[in-house]
Amino acid sequence: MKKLNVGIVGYKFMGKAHSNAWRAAPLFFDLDAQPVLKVACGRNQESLKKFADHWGWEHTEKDWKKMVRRDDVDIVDISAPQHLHYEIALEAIAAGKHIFCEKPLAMNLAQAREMYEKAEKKGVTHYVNHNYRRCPAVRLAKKLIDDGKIGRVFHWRGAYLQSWIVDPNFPLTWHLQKRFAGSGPQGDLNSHSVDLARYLVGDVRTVACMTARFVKERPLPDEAASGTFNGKSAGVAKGAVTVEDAAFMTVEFVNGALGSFEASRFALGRKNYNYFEIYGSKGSILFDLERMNELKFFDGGDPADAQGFRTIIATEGVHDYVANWWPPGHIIGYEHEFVHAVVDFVKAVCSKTKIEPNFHDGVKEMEILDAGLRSAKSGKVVVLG
Ligand code: SOE
Repeated sequence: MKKLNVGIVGYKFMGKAHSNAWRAAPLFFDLDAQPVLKVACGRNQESLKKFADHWGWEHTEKDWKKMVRRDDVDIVDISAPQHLHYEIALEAIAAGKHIFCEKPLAMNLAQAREMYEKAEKKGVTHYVNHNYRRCPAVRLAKKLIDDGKIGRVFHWRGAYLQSWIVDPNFPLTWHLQKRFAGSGPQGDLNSHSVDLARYLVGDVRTVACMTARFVKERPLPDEAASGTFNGKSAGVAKGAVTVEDAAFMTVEFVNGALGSFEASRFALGRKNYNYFEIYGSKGSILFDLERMNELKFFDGGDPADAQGFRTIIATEGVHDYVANWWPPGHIIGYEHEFVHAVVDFVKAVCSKTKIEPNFHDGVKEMEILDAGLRSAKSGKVVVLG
């Protein structure tokens, strides 16, 4: 069987989620090529070695430029923080590698556009990882909409709420610094909701947004002991928070629907609350990541005495991806979405077809997120060009 060698940059939360996906995909799905965990790349050689040995990456590399140029690498998996996506992607494109990139695609719209144009020109497969699109219940939502069961969509209501930085002593990790993250929850969390909204409702025409920064300074981090969702400060020295702590956006979609997006890391009790509602002329849909095997569906055509939201458990083999896992009722989890993404990515590489969301979707998403930040700054509604 043909082999596809993967080189990954990053070995923390996403490095782990992606490594698991590259390993599990061929075990559960029939693929036309076998992904090989070839090279892992990262700064701290001790941690990298541990990571590589644990997940079975054959080699390690300190310098991502070297890794990207290796002849034995076909796919570059960018699991590193945002500020590295652009540079690594451009180098990978120049070397003719296919790219599996974490979200958000880039630090800003200009970078995203360049990445997309160059990837297209070179003819490599490009993908931006919005894993939630590949949750079977979300696929069911898409199917209900495409089958006309929701009718004309009037409203999108999305919330992505977390709480890991409510404590003002949570240190100033890279996520809270503009030069590394580009933005706060707007890029980190609203990017997921915007991707889901574009997938399910469509493109956006106008954007209005408000942001807030609740904690202006934080202790500097002990880098080795800090990451996403956990942090340890290095001492008493503090630094300035340079991204927003919350971003609330309202939009008008091209099809006339109105949407709202709430993204915050200051929602105590909410650990990773990714929630949306879609209201249409014939029916409505509710999705909650914390109940990710379920979709709530209200059918406006039901008789008056039987109306109400029904809970569909999307674990029957008829749902996308599900037949490859367990018998009905045997639920799946967060990590499965990444496996599904790898499955579709390998298919796209082998068949030379496009996968979504790709860098084009990354650009469209970045247009909305950037417009939101501009609107928050100016206090004005931004109309997308
Ligand atoms: C942190 O907010 C984070 O890890 C995001 O970066 C992910 O994209 C999200 O899926 C979970 O939370």
